[in-house]
Amino acid sequence: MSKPKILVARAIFLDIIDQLRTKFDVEVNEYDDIWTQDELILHLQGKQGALITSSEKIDAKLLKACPELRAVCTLAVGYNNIDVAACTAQGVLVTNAPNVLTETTADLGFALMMATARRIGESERFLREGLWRQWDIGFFAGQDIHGATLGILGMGRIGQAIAKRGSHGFGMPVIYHNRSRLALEIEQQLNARYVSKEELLQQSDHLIITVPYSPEVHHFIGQPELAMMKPTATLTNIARGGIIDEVALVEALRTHQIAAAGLDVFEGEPHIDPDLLSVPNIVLTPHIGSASLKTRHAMANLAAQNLLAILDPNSTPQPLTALNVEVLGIKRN
Ligand code: 8YV
Repeated sequence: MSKPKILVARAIFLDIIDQLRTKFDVEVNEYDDIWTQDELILHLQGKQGALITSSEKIDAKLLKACPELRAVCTLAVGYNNIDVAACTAQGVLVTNAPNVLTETTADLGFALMMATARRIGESERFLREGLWRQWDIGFFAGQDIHGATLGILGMGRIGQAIAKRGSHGFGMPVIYHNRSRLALEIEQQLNARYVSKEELLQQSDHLIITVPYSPEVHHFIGQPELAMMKPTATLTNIARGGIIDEVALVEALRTHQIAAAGLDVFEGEPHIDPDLLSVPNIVLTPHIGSASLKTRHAMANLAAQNLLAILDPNSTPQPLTALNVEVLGIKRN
């Protein structure tokens, strides 16, 4: 019996590719080219499985053009690039990669928030440019982290891991807003208090966004929301671009309506709005939330294990982290 055919859409770790090759006929995007949608469709022809990242868009058009596809396994936790409903309709199982990146992404979120509050990017640029001549009382004075109120928008796994750092490590009172309130026991463990969106904006000293992207949260933070924040507040986004209205943010930073911002994600990334580059009170990183070698390996490995569980005829067809497990009960025609 011939092996199932899969596509690994971006270059990943060789040991994982080797493991996949023991069970599958594998095509890898070895040169890590950024494919157009048509090229992706072309490479997916005849494939039953795809190991993808957030860069690949899986939509109804692609699914129609790839009728043999049965499994789409992303190594990311976010899956706003995948039309899961369309996949379910076509009987394609979708998996993502939760858990494995929670702590690493929370680390980056906290680091970015601290860099933003303590003006690390700005002061490093100043030093590198040879501008440091003398000390003065307000020299790169920023905002304290310890004891300040930590606001979290989106209290999923990553939000909770950030709350733990803030509350237990830095003595921060934590407030949060989420679609649903956490169980009382978890709130107590995290010392976190549920508040309305308005209260979150008004009371946070450092507001961090970890909510998953969906059309409902597009520009969830715009001019009216920024106007509600404290002039000393910072705003950090490690979730997805598009949640903050970047035009309104630039204006709020220029007019010191808020103190500073830290962005790891951008609307239209990797293209960055040049206006964002022109404001000094912002720290910008190129979507590196999960970027530790150990975690990136764990993410790719989880996607691979999902593919093996779904497509290896000798394994139980029970993916580890499926988003549409109901597909298992649907027969593909
Ligand atoms: C990834 C992420 O680096 O997992 C996610 O949702 O945003 C990041 O961890 C990236 O999206 C992988 O393609």
